[in-house]
Amino acid sequence: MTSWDLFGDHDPGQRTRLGPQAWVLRGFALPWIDELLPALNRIEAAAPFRHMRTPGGFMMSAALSSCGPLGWTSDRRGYRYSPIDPESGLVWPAMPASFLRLALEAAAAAGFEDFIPDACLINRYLPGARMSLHQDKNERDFHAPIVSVSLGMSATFLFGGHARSDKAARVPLHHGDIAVWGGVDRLRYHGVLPLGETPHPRLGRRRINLTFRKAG
Ligand code: MD6
Ligand code: FE
Repeated sequence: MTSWDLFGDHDPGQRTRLGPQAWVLRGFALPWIDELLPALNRIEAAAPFRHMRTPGGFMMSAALSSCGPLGWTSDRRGYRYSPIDPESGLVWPAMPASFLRLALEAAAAAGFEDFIPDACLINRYLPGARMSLHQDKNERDFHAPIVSVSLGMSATFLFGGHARSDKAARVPLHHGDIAVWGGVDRLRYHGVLPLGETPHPRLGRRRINLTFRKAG
């Protein structure tokens, strides 16, 4: 347990501090929604959501797609980034300009200048889907932050420490919130509790999470 858990500033409509270099920017993506959703639909048509299998053989409950120069894939051989979508044999859909600009602005607002993501993973959570505690460590360098945009149904984000067993803070993430973590917080364990049932007025019974990284 760090002091941030005890007296982080929880200021709705503003930002929640999760660590020395980790923030939730409340509602940061809301002004962008009308650009993001049509772009998301185009990506989904070109690279449909699919459930990937972990190297351990388990099916992931969140369904995945990607856009940008690199996409994330997982199979029995392990996790990795690839320029090719293994389902289609084609390159991943291009990263929409609105996605890139939003990621840059969110990173800068959290203190990370010059963030140039080359991968955007897109996860779709339906009720009951979850993400167990993990570190994002398939990227080549850990200098760049992770920028994570929440759309649709609300979820409870778990933000832990540098060991899997460290107690994780429970952070509600709502439509339009952006979590950014980097620097000394870049390798902290994180996850998402099983999604509830309350539909979102605009996106229905799903939560979409965009995570931007510099992977290559
Ligand atoms: C979230 N997602 O959905 C957090 N990490 O709010 C992740 O941490 C994540 O969705 C790696 C791959 C996909 C993800
Ligand atoms: Fe992650």
